Amino acid sequence: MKRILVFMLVLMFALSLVGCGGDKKPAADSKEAPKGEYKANLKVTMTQVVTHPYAVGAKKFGDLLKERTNGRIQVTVYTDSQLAKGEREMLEALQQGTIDIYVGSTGPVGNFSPSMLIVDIPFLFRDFNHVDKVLDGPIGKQLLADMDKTGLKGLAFWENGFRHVTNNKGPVKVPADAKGMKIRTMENKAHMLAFKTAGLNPTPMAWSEVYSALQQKVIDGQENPVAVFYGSKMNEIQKYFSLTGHVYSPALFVVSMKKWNQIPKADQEIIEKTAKEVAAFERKLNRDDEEKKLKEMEGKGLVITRDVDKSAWQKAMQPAFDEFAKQFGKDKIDAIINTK
Ligand code: EAX
Repeated sequence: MKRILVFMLVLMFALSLVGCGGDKKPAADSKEAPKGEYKANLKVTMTQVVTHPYAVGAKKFGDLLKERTNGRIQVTVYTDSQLAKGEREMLEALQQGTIDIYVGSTGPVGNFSPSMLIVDIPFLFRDFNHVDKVLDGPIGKQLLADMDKTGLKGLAFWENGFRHVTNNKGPVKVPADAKGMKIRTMENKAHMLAFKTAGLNPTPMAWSEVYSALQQKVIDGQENPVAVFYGSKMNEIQKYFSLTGHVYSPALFVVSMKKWNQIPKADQEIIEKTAKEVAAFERKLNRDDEEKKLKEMEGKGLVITRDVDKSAWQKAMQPAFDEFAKQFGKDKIDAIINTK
């Protein structure tokens, strides 16, 4: 009995050695990573909920990456500000290397990489087609490259969306309807200046604090794209939604430079290609669902103001636009406006 057992153990050991296969190359479809190959589980952070296009996109990114690296590189998505309270804090964590990937707006990015602030100028982008042409063209490429110096590797523009003003006081068509209104903005200098110039009272705050600030009436309103408002069920505490579309808010897929530098070149290429591919998927998802989400919330009592006087908003923000032209260079702004 004992001898048989010893024999079986020796046999199992021998078989396991054969299984390891030394320097043998694995078959292309092998699910096992050979020894010495790069393996990682990348932590993705975001402020948004699991049904938001950011999260659906990040999940798809993870699935594709796992498939394309035979399971060597996996992704865990932490939604709902689980890893940090706001987007600025998330980007700081990427710089320190404690979080690997950020999917979030460009809102706070201008505080790290100043050239990025230009995309947050109100009424700069005409429509989604214009957005895609600029962000996927040479201007977008340069803005991503500029981030390299800041410890943040910007790989692709995803989408947050056109932002709209919401509040609890009344319908807003023109800036005068929102005069003096305490409105939460992102920690973004272009947004804050534009709202201040238009006569509102912008109050920057981390996203995860906005819901309770609205509930406690510390602020009167906020501004965000449809998907963010819908995902956070803000229609339960905000009554008026104005389709101001005052600014387009790009999103970014960013990798911590500390992490990026540890990743072998071939895997960097897979990651970059996949992040760019999912960008198109995520943008489409965001755009396709907007009207449906609005209708659903309208059915539950949200008052949507569709006939916003956009030219009145533009006019009220004019002094801010003059300031932006000085700050960024009129030629740079014109290059975006003139992109066809
Ligand atoms: O990126 O903070 C914000 O208002 C952002 O739009 C939101 O977190 C999505």
